[in-house]
This record gives sequence, structure tokens and C-alpha cells, in this order.
Amino acid sequence: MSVVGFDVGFQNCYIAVARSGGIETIANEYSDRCTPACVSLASKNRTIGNAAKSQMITNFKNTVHGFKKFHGRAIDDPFVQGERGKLPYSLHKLANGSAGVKVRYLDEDKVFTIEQVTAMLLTKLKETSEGALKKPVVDCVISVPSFFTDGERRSLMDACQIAGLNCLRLINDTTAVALAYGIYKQDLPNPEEKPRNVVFVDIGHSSYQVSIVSFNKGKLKVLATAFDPYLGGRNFDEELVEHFCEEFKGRYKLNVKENPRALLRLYQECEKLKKLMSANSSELPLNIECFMNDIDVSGKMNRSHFEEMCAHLLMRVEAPLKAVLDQSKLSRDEIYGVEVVGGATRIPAIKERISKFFFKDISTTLNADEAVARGCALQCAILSPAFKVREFSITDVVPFPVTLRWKSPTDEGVGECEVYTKNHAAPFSKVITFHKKEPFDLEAFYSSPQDLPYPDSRIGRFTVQNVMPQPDGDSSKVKVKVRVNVHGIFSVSSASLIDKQKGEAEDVQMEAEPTTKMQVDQDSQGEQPNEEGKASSSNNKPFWCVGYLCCVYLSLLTHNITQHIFLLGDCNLYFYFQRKMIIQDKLEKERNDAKNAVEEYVYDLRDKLCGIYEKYITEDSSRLTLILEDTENWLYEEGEDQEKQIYLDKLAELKRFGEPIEERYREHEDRPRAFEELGRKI
Ligand code: ATP
Ligand code: K
Ligand code: MG
Repeated sequence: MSVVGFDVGFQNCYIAVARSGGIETIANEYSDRCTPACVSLASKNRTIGNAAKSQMITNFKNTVHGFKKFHGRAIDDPFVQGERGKLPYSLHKLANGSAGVKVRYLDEDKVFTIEQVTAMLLTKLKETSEGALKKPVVDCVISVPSFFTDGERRSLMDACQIAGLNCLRLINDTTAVALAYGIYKQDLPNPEEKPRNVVFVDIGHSSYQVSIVSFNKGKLKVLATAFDPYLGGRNFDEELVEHFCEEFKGRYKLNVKENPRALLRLYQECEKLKKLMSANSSELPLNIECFMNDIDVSGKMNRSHFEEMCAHLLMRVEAPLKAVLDQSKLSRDEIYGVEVVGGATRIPAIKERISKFFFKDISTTLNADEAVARGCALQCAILSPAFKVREFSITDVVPFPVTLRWKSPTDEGVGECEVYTKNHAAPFSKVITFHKKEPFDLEAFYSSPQDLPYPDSRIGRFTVQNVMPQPDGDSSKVKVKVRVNVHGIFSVSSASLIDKQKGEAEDVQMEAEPTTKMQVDQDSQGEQPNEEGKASSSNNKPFWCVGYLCCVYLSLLTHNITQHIFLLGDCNLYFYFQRKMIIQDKLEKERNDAKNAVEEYVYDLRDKLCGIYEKYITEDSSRLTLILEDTENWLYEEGEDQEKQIYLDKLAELKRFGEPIEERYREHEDRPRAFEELGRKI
């Protein structure tokens, strides 16, 4: 059973795991704790993470990055359309309307769903954590932006499934940070005391989130969240890129935007420059050799000029801070501290603005890059029965209010009710009582579409079936259970008919009015996260279908409104493809290793022939030198791209010549040693 947390960022992913020593972030095979959210497809294999990032410029059409926010979105979505023009790779409209990625893979044109692309990234993170833990990883906790809507969250859950991961919880980025902050604090106020209120700010590459969280011993409660989903480090890179594009157009007559490779390089260099400016206020150079048309380009920038250029972005820092403070109804002096994480909070002008808003120095005690992943791993540890960690209760909030509308086929009246207000505690279940004589439909949607960073306010439609009047002709009492689950996903989870004959009939309001009578009960206070996020007890867990549980007495039909939800069959199929791609990558790696082994042997033997083996060559050494030379040439020509077995055979053939020499050498080397040992024994 694994305890793993993944921070799947727009640009950077981090992994934290629980080991006996506690929670630690781990490094990948490049000794890098950051794995770029990047997938590169090629004619023989895929590369993911650091290796993919290094393909970004050479293989730009098939190197996919910046895809996190395409989850759950249609290709016609204004956000997707806005991004489309900036991407070096192509998007493709899938049959269900969502945005797929079109690439060349295994010498064929291929379209992958966003869920498949993210699944590729997730399998990489899975593999890295398996390498560190030395055991299979299935259970995990993954972070999402707090503003992700149902459609986006479901889509990410699908990606987990394709990757063969059992996500115990999708946890909001800033909630994960709050957990990482609070769980080890010894000095939190006692439960009956006034809580400690802390602001958490996370500004990453693509977005900006803030939350206010109140802490008491053993628990945290999110009071409010706010965000600017479209403000992050990349906006600052874009400003620099725009600036230098203009400058190079004038100075070098280069149209950078027409050249995707040059544009990508400029982005990378501008990002570096931006980071340097965080530590340095003096003028800094930007130099790119052979930038375009063999021209070297150079430019300059300093922090104050940069801040001027980005004034309109910096202005946007305040609004979410104000929004979150207003919602929390706290005054500034009730704020104990302001903790910032996320790479873009390293920009001094951003830090300054946050600090100024709260009249407080901001604290950077948390690791800005790793806090989210650590929080995820901590949450996973809490949910996992296999790991002992101190009890800590987490209450999150519903970021967007949810309304339920109901309607029966013959009913005149349509009714609706906001079942979850903004900042309502989550996870949370409620039971709603209806008085009905026939089946009815329930429609869930976000109440305030204008505040939604998503173009579709619909969540789902549910039909409560088999409802009949009571034998005496009265309406039946139907209890419908709705919930926002641990992942922050809304569902109608069950519907049941209350039998009048049994004791429960006492509760029934004897109203003949069949509709518009609705009563909402608070069913369970922040239900146990374990309810959905069940840790797998064995590795061969069945696929869970993205749908809803069956009801107790009534059958419930779910119409998925967001088109992005797979049918069970799709998920299985994608899971199977994913396995196939992993095997293909493995085979390709073995083939490459076999080829490298031949190459290495050639160089090694040649070196030794002129060195330590020189004395032991019996046949004329020139023949062997010739064989080595032939092999080397072969590797560059005909042997450049062969099956693994051919390389294995080649190596065996070379060894037939090399090994006898090596043996003679060893024998000779070992002889004096053997004598020495003999001498010692005597
Ligand atoms: P998101 O949270 O939006 O999904 P992410 O988690 O991938 O994105 P982070 O890793 O938190 O993002 O931050 C990456 C951003 O931080 C990039 O824009 C990067 O350029 C920026 N960044 C990192 N270090 C610095 C620095 N020293 N100065 C300025 N910006 C920095
Ligand atoms: K990150
Ligand atoms: Mg992030």
C-alpha cells in the first residue's frame, strides 16, 4: 500500500512519499525533484518529464505541455481557443467535442485525449515513486486548483484511472499547503480557543489561488477561497517575449512569431531572465546564439523596467486577496500570518503587493515548490490505514454555489433550491425530501455562471425512477441524497422511498401538494473522506465507473451533461493503450541499451587493445582493429536502426574476439595475486 502525493502543476510536478522517516519529496532519475509536465511523442517511443522537455524545441510539434487546463473543456471553449494559437502542437476536435492533442507517434498521426496525455504524465510520476519506494504505487492523492469545476475534476479522475492510479482524494492546492503547514505545529490553539487564521497564497505558472484557513489543534477549516485562474508566472514571461519580439523585429528584422522554434527558445530565455530579475535589480543581458536565420540576438532588461511592463498584471494581485478577506469576514488583525508558495511568488513585486495588502511581512517558511506535494502525501497518509500519522481533520469549502432544479413529466411546477452555498463546508452530504407521485428529474448546476471560470454551468441531470403514488393515492416521500465528495465533485448519490406503513411514516408531511415542497436536512457533518476515497486493499482493483451509485429503493438514472466523461469501456481501452505504450517505451529502451552496449564495447576494447591488453594479443591485432572499425561504421550506417537481437548478436560476435584476450590478461593479472595469497598462507 503506497502513500504518495502528486502535485501536478501546469509546468512542474512534484512527488512526496511517506517513508518510515516521515514525508519526503523525492527526485526523479535526473536527480531532479521537479518533473516537467511535458510529454514528447516520437517515431519509436514517448518521453515524459525532463527528457520530454529537452525535446521541446527539436520536436516541437509533438511535444505536449501546458495542457492541464484543457481538462474537461470542449475545443470551442473560449479558453481553449485562446490558448490554441500559442501552442506549438495541434489540437483536434474529438467526437464528443472535447479538445484532443494531435501528434505524430510511431510514424502515424495520432489523436490523444487530454486524459490520456495527463495519464502519460501520471504514469511517469507513478514510476518515479515506485522507484523510490521499491514497490507498486496505486493509492495516491493529487492536487488540483481550488477553482476546478466538476467537469475538470472528473476528467482528471479519468486520467488517474487510465494511469492505473487510485486517487484517494483530489485535494485543492492551497488546502494541501495548509495541511503541510498545520499538521506538525505544536502550538495551535485548543479546540475551544479562538482559531489561528492563516492566509495561503499559491501563484504558479498558470494561476493564482488564495485561501484563508483557521487552525485549532488537530484540525483545519478552510474559511474561503479566491483566485485569478488566469494569472501566473507565464503571463510575466509573455510580457518579456512580446517586448523582445518587438525589439528584434526593429533591430534584426526578424519575425519571431512566425518561427515556432525561435519563439519557444525566446520563451525559455525570457523565463530564465525573469527568474534572474527576482534576485537581481541591476540590468541583465539576454543573449541567444543562432536565434533565427543564423543571427545571434541580444537584449537587456532590468527589474524596474520589467515591473513597469507588467504593471497591469501586478494590479491583478490585490483582487483575490480582497475577495478572500471579505468572504472570511475577518479583519486584517485577525490574520496570524501569510504563507506564500508557488514559483511566481518569488517575483519581488508580487510579494510586496501581498505584504502591503495584509500590512504584514509574508512568511516563506514552507518550501515554495514542494509544499503542495507534501500536503498531498500527508493527506494520503491520513487516508491510508497502512500508515500512522497524527489525526488531523480537514474541512474544505465549495467554491461555487450549486443549485438543484426538479421537474416531473406531468408537473406544472418546476422548483429549485441552492443546495450548496458558496464556501459551504465540503465534503458534505445532504438529504432532500420530495413528495412525489411519479418519476422526476433533477438537474444540478452552478448557480452563478458569471463567477465560474468555466463556460458551462451545468453539472449533471439525474432521473429518479419508479416513483409511484402511495396505495391511498397520496404522494410518496422520496429522500434524495446529494453530496459534494472528497474530490470536490457533486453527485446525487441515492434516492429512497420512505414507506408510510413503517415507523418512518411519522415524519411524512401529509401534504397533497406533490411538488415544490422540499426539505433539506444536514445529513452528515463533513463525512469521512474515506467514504469515496477508499484505499485499495489489493492491486487488482476493479475499475469504478464514472457514474453514480444505485439507489436504495429507487433506480436513479444519470445523464452526464459534461461530454468529457468516459464510458467504462473507454477507460478500459485507454488503460490498455497506456500499458501498450509503456511496453513499447520499455522495448525501445532495451533496443537502445543493446545498441549502446555494442558501441561501448567497441570503444572500450579499442582503448584496451592499445593499452592494458597490448601484451596479450596473439593474432595480428590489426585484424581486430579492423573489425572494431567496421562495427563502428556499421553502427552509423546500416546498423543505426536495427532490432535489439541484431545488436545482441553483434556484441556476442565481438566478444568472441575480445574475451580470449581479456581472459589471458586476467590470468596474468591474477597470477601474482594468487602467489601473494599463497605466500601469506604459507
Ligand atoms: P500551476 O500552479 O499554475 O499549475 P505550477 O505548479 O507548475 O503551475 P510552479 O512550479 O509553482 O507552477 O511555478 C512555476 C512558475 O514560477 C514559472 O512561471 C516560473 O518561471 C516561476 N518562477 C520560479 N522561480 C522563479 C523566480 N525565482 N522568480 C520568478 N519566477 C519564478
Ligand atoms: K508545482
Ligand atoms: Mg502549482
